[in-house]
Amino acid sequence: MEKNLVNAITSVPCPPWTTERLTSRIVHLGCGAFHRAHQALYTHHVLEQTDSDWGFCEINLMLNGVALIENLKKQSMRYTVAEKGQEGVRLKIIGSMKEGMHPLIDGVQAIIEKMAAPDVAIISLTITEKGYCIDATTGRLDPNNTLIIKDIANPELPRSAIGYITAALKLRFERRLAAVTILSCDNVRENGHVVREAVLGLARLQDEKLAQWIENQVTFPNTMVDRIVPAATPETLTEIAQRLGVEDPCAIACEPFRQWVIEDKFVNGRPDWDLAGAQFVDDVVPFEMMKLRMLNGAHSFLAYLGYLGGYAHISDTMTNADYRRAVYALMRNEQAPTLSMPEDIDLTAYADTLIKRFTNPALKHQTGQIAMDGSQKLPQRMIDSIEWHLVQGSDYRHLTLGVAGWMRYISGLDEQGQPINVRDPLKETFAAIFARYGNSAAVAEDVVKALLAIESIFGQKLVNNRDFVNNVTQAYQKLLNVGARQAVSTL
Ligand code: NAI
Ligand code: CS2
Repeated sequence: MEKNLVNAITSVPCPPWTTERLTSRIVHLGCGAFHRAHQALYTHHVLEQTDSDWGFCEINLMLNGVALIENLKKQSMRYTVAEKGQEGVRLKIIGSMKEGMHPLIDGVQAIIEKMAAPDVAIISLTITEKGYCIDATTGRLDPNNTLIIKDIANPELPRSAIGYITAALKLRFERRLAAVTILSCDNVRENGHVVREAVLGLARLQDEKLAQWIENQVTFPNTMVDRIVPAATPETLTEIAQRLGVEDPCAIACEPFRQWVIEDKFVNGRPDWDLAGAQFVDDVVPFEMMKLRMLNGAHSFLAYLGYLGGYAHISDTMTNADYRRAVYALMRNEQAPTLSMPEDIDLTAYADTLIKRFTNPALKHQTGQIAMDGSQKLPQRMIDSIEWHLVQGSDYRHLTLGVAGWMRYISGLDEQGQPINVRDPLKETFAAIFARYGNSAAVAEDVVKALLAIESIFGQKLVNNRDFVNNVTQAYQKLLNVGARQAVSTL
């Protein structure tokens, strides 16, 4: 028999319980890197401390998620998390997953039935920003989204996560089962409100009574989620296998830090995640905004300007004193002032901790990974803050360079003229703009204006704001003329 995590002797013990102990009270959509190192790990720590039976049914809907579900099943849904800090590596074998499903393995109907099962109390999600199928210009379900078009035509055979949730809620409503909590754990501004808007949008198109039931019975708490979890590479897996004593294709490495702030609005119970360090609060929005602007805004700044400057990983950018200084100034001077936090939150200390976290050389977080899906990330990470500064009349030059860095990155050619693999739902729109204007400094203003006219990213006002257009155009030209490293050093 092939050796694996469950039948081999490993350097850290497996949890002393089996999947028998668990009930799939949580169905999770989007079993990717982050979920394994965050919600599943918190739930595991609750299982260690109590006689809880809360476990996960893991569901991946996208084609690229089949292998992980198959591999997890081969090792009784267990896997390794390697927490890698400056002080060393700590391995944990996680035992909070009970079962795993994929439409290509189990069929769509079985998945909807699972989500509608009487035991299920929470449907949680980490499906990336684009998974919510929201039209950013209206804040509502995007009827032109390709998956949503199919879900509207064929609600019984959904394709989007929103379609699956709506179909499952419909069954629960028809069967008079208890309502559930829909728990978004994505880096989306007011993520609970967003998933509620999307699900209600789809339900209203199907059945007004269903929509009313959802409105009255189902809850959608906002959450702030935090832990840096880079996509696993072959090197990560080899290193973990060496430490563990056996290969684990489902292993994932992350930083030691983790945070989870949750609105306590659970309609059908929840695990005692506070025992594992989660905070339950009445209002998550200030925490979400702090994290999205300070951490994620800084991450995107480093990702675009770091990639262009020839840095493969976030920790590499932090070896350059100019990048360190610039990203600290971005957080302290241009992001922190936009936030209104509870009194006990010290944003300077938060920024100091972020610098340490970004510096962690043990984590290989690729700039190219964070640069992905900028059209979905920029609004909450940078544009909201820029709008704040425009109202205040204050300085936002780091944010400007961040936006210009994104524009330079999505042009698709790096500073050596090599192609960049731009991954973004709007990549064809970007390609059409660069095909029309080219990417020389001489046409910078045309390119900048065409990109700023994308309403779902920039809204309606910024493209008509002369100061903003000029500032971004100059920053973009500077990137083309002197390159990212020099542009950052002269900020
Ligand atoms: P990943 O690529 O490892 O996993 C993404 C998961 O979402 C996969 O299961 C994929 O199949 C699924 N997915 C992608 N597009 C989808 C769609 N349109 N509909 C339904 N499912 C879809 O990425 P990872 O690292 O797990 O991150 C996922 C999200 O978690 C991020 O976008 C972010 O919002 C949030 N997050 C990630 C953190 C990290 O450091 N990795 C930390 C904090 C939050
Ligand atoms: C990153 C985040 O990929 C990205 O866009 O900025 O996933 C980041 O690692 C997390 O939000 C940290 O909690």
